Amino acid sequence: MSTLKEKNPKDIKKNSKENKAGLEKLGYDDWFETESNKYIKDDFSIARVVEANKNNYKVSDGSHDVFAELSGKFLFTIVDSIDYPTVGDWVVVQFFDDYSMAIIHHILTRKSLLKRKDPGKAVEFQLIAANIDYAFIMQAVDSNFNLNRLERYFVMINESKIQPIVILSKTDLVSEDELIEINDRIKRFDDKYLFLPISSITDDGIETLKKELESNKTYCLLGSSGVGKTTLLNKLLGEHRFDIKEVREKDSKGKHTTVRRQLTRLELGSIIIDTPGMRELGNFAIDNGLNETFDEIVSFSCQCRFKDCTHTHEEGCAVKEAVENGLIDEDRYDNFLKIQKESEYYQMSYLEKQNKDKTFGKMLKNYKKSIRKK
Ligand SMILES: Nc1nc2c(ncn2[C@@H]2O[C@H](COP(=O)(O)OP(=O)(O)OP(=O)(O)O)[C@@H](O)[C@H]2O)c(=O)[nH]1
Ligand SMILES: [Mg+2]
Ligand SMILES: [Zn+2]
Repeated sequence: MSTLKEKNPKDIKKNSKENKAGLEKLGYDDWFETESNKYIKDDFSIARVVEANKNNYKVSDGSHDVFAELSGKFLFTIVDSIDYPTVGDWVVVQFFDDYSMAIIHHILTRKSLLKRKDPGKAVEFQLIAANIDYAFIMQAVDSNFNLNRLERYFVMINESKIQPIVILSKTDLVSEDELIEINDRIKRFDDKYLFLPISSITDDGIETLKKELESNKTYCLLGSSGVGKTTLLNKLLGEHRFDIKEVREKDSKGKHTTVRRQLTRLELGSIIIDTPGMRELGNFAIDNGLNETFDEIVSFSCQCRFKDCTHTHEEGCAVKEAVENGLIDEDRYDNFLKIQKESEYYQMSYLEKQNKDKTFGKMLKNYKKSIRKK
């Protein structure tokens, strides 16, 4: 591919602020407008990342969907996985050759960022999506419904200060009685969480869900493979735009049909990000998310005798006492400890790795200095 320098300046498109209406359709607002003023030059435009692949991106200004790469200068400033753009990001770009390609120069400050522990690597964040207003956690009621996993999602989403909404899909596959039983089990959660039962086959609950959707807000679909995320998106689009596949018969698991995270605008005015099914939901550095998800546990912990109480073996632990007296749900308590312990473990490994990287950086600097002296 040719480099920036070889481009004729005349090819560079003028500032896309002329196209503000197009950007607003993708969720652009005054807040991002103020952010963008820090960067804007004549030939810089604003666009949203609508697709994130391994080595490139697709960005959109509301009128053109264009493949994009990172500028060399941008690449040079990256130190961590969270510095890369992700789907949903607002970016400062230059369009070239009649919108046939774009170069990304900056990411505008994110309003929110959804991330988890990278399942492939030891300790690194994997970005799921940025600038999300609401996260739809989808669980299929016939085979995928699991309260502990739901709490894990809440922790991740609350950490990012995003509003979670639970979608219980495939209600056509269970009986009335089973639905009532599920309804009883979700009483374990605070009333502030919204649960929407739906079926994409019978359309049960679809109208109610549509009424929840706000214009120009961004929603992210999350959940295991095969629960019906893409099917719901197609339903909301009113057409079969994205691929879906049957789940495996023996265990109802999906086949990881959606392979990239992509952003789509609905006629209804909302913006939806579909994501590939997630197997692992590890996280670290999740103080706020944990406290908000398990707020009843946190409120009892203020009365523990020791300030650094781990709520496991200490004398005078108010949390354990509340569990024994039935004031805290035992399953929630167990899940809280498990997620907290796991997060602390990853956090320690993460800090260790950062320290190692720093030491290595210093070594390299000293080595370069010594070479120069010679
Ligand atoms: N019975 C029933 N089947 C459904 C429903 N929604 C989706 N399905 C089926 O479930 C299967 C998986 O649906 P997808 O939409 O591909 O699932 P997904 O969550 O996008 O999966 P990944 O892309 O792999 O993460 C397909 O065969 C759908 O037809 C539903 O409400 N009821
Ligand atoms: Mg899918
Ligand atoms: Zn305690």
